[in-house]
Amino acid sequence: MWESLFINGAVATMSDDISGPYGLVDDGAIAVEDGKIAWVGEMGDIASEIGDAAREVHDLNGAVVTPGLIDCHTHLVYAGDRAGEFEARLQGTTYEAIAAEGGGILSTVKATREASEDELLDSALLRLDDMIAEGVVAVEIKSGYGLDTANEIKMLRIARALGEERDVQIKTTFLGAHALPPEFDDRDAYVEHICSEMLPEAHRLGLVDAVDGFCESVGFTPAQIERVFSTAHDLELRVKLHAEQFSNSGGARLAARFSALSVDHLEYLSAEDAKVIANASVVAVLLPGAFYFLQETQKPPVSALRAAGVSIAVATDCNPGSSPMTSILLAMNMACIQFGLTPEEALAGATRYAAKALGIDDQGVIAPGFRADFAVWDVANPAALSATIGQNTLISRVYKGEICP
Ligand code: DI6
Ligand code: FE
Repeated sequence: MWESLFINGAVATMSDDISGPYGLVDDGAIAVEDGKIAWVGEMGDIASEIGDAAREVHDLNGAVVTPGLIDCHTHLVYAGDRAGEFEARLQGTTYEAIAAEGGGILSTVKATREASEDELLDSALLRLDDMIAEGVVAVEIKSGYGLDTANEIKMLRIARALGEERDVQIKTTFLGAHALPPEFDDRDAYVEHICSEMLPEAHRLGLVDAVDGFCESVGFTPAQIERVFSTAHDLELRVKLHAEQFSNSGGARLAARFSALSVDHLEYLSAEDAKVIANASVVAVLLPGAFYFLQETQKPPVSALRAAGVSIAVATDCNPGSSPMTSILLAMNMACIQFGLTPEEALAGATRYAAKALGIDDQGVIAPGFRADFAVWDVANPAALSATIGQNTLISRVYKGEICP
């Protein structure tokens, strides 16, 4: 007898083991034991009478079930807002020009340093709750608005605390190499400080699951990022990278050399580099919210990524400057409309490939042995999740086998 059984669902498993679109089990059921999926299959294949099969039975009444959604790239913890910058950009100023004048990321750094831990936690919880309300079960959260040891640690602690406050899995990413803090006028010297002090200390405290960098003309060069990646490698931490967003600077190739979990943005990735990241099994994370909000025109090379066999993920990039968005469903819609993903690719991008981009091996697919984290939707077809704007059709979110508010 199983602990619980969810019956009468159209189960989009997203698993390779089940052929056909979405790995769909049309008239399906999911059995749960110890917070994990014990069995998934067709209603007709349940061996005994339903009442005898499990201690608790939940009727899904024909609803669509997907793996719980995963937002694999966010800057969820920050203070302040950048509405003034938004107004300036609408008048013709560029994101890069604002950054060069000491605004942009640095204005968020100032506000984040000044904010108390309670303020940061409360504002991040509002954004996290938006995500959870859309069936999200795992969120990656980057530091990068502290830019000194104490404030980077403060951000990472709050990220971890969010996982205690809510039923959601949090993965933390150290992003010290996000911008040059005002105390430094030399980028190499700051990178040295990251490698000798900031990253080792944050890691020593157990606060770092992965290491990221902003490889861009307004950020850091590939040589500087390589220095950070070498330190991460010495600490046995996986890396990921903001790469080729505004130009092709060779960040993706560098990340591939370090067996990165993911490279993110990729508007300027070349077809050749798509093969390089495919060979290194690096996930391509597309961030259509930033593309939209910065009114970019160069699109990531989706056909080349597909042709090379790259796993494609989709995330919100939730941050105050370039993608002030908490909706993973909207990111999925935008990935279809702006970048030409199919709704099935968009859903895979917010489930199984988002898990891969975070090095998570037990979420993102509905299959035996995986965590019983799934989302139940009031839709007739899983494509509907990507086919609406601002409509939240979530009926319930199941986290470790429990129905959560
Ligand atoms: N991710 C980032 O880290 C930067 N852009 C992006 O897409 C900057 C975020 C910011 O402007 O605060
Ligand atoms: Fe980002």
